[in-house]
Amino acid sequence: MGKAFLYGCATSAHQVEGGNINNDWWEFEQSGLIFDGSSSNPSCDHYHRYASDLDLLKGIGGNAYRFSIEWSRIQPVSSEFSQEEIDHYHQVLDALIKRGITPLITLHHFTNPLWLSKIGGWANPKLVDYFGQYVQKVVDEYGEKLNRSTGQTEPIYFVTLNEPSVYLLLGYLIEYWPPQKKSLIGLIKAFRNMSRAHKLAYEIIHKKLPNAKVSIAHHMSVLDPWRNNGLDNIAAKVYDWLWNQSFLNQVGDKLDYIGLNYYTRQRVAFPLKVFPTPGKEAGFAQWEIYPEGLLRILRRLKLYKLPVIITEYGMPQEANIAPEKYLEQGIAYLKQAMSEGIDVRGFFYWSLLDNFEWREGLSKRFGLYEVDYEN
Ligand code: IFM
Repeated sequence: MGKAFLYGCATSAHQVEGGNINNDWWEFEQSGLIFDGSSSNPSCDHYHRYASDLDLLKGIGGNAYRFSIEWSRIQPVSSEFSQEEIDHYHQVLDALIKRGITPLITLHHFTNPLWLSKIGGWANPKLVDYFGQYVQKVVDEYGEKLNRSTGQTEPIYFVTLNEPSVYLLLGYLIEYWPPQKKSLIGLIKAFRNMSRAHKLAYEIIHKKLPNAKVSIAHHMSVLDPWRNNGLDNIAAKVYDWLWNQSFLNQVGDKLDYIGLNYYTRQRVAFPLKVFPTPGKEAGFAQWEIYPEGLLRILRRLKLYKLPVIITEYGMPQEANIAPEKYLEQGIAYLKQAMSEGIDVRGFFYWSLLDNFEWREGLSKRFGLYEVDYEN
C-alpha cells in the first residue's frame, strides 16, 4: 500500500454531479418517490464545478478524494460508450493530479444504467459480464494516466461496489430503493452476481494495473444484543453475520484492503428485530451517534489481516452534535486503533458537500461544506 496516509472526503456521482438522467435512480425520482420532492439534478452541479470543489478539499488539507464514475454516463446505451463523458472523467483526473490529490475511484455507487435495469438489474447474471466490459473500458481509458501519475510505484485505488449489503437490503428486500423488490430469490441472485462482478473486476483491474489496490466499500455497523440474554445474543450474531460478514467473506480472497463505511450502532432483539438504541435515535436516519463503534469495528477487522481504508465516516447534520466534534472523535478512535497496531491507511469523510441523500433528497445534509441549492 502507499506511503502517505490518505486523508480526504468522499462523494458519489449521482449524489453530487447533477444531470444523470440515464440511470434507474433518475427514473425513480421521476415517479415522485423522493420524500422532500427534490431531485438529483442539479444537486451540487459538481459535473461543472468539480475543479472549485477540489479546491475546497485541498483548502482543508485533503490529499485524497473518493468519487465515483457514473456508469450510465460513459455507457448510456449497451452498444456504445460516450467519448465525451469519458473525456469528462479524464478532466476530473487531471484536476486531481494537478492538485496532488490521490484519487480513489468507485466504479458502482448504487446507480445502474437504465438499459441494465430494464433487463432485470443485478438479478440478471448478464450484469456480471456487462460490469466487466465497463471496468475494462475504465482501466483501458484511464490506466495510463493513473500509472503515470503514480510513477508506477504508488498504488492506484479502486472500490468496485459501494455498500453491496445496503443495496441488496433496500433494493431487494424492503422495497425502499430501486428496483423496489421484495424477493429472497432476487436478493440471493443479486448477491451472487454482485460478488462475481467484484471478483471479475478485481482480475481485470490487476491485469492492466499491477499496482492497483482493489476492494469494496463495505458498510458495517456495531450490532449489540438489546438484552443480555441468550436469544437476543443469538439474534445479534445471526444479523451480524448477514449484515457485516456475509458479503465480505464471499469476496474476501479478492480484496487488497478493506474499504469500511462506518456510521452507527444498532440493537438486535429476538427473533430479528433491529433498531437504534432507544433514546439515542439521532437525525432523520435515526442513527445513534456512536463514534467509538469505529474502534470496535476496526478491532474486529484485524481478523482479515488486510490494511483498512475508512472509505466513509460521517453523520446527518441534524443529529444534535456538531460535525467537527464527531469528526474529532472519529479521528481520536482511529488513532487509538492505529496505536494498537491496526493497519489503517486512509480516512474519508462523508461527505465533502451536502448532496442528494437518495430517497431522503437534498434536505438531508451530510457535507463538511454546506450547499445553497438555490444558488
Ligand atoms: O449518502 C450515503 C452514501 O451514498 C453511502 N453511504 C452512506 C451515505 C449516507 O447515508
